[in-house]
Amino acid sequence: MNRVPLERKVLSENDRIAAELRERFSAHGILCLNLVSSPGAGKTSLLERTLEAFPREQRVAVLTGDIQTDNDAVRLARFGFPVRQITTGGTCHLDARMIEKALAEWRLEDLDLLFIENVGNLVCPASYDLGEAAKIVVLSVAEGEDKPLKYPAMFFRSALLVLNKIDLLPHVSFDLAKARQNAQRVHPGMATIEISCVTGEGLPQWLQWLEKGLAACSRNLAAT
Ligand SMILES: Nc1nc2c(ncn2[C@@H]2O[C@H](COP(=O)(O)OP(=O)(O)OP(=O)(O)O)[C@@H](O)[C@H]2O)c(=O)[nH]1
Ligand SMILES: [Mg+2]
Repeated sequence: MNRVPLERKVLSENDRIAAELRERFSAHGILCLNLVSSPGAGKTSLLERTLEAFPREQRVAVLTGDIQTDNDAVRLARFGFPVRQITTGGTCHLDARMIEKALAEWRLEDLDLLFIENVGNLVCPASYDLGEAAKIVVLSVAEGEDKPLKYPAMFFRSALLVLNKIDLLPHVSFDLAKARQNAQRVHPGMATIEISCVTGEGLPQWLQWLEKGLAACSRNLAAT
């Protein structure tokens, strides 16, 4: 079998498992969010600030993907919520089967919110549906405002752009208006939030966005 049909087969198997996961999340009223970015844009930092802001009783859990280490799970576990590391052993993205396996020992009825931190990579994770309600792409101001144009699939498939590290703006040549414009070119109407995980600027808007998502999710559950 040559490469293209094999890739198609892998992706359609992934889509089948992702659809089952989406059904299960929806049946339990779970908002599942898939955080994607290039390495180091600040996915784990955003999750740290988010978990830190949550009350103890928040029904939230995190699956975090990494090629090699469990560093991110260690960073996130200290907030006391369930966290599990998925180590891909070289694979540059998470796939739906990995999520299904990682969730096997968790009771979904205990959760309202599930974060998935994908492997740092702006290419491959765009092709793998994990059953999430939305992908959230984190772009830091140290990476260049052209990234939405260079990696359009990721920005097109993400519901929200989080522009992180805005505390660094005085030190880098990053055109914020241009970055927003580039994101709108590949994804018209894309929502954008500007934040700094260091100073906390913009975090209230991010938490509000989450609140709205959680409220919509529980309305959907009530309507079924
Ligand atoms: N100045 C500044 N640094 C930040 C900010 N957010 C994250 N960092 C730093 O950026 C580096 C990478 O952050 P991480 O949160 O580990 O990034 P990540 O996207 O999870 O990285 P991978 O999991 O390796 O893909 C760390 O040194 C953070 O302290 C920010 O808002 N401002
Ligand atoms: Mg990380």
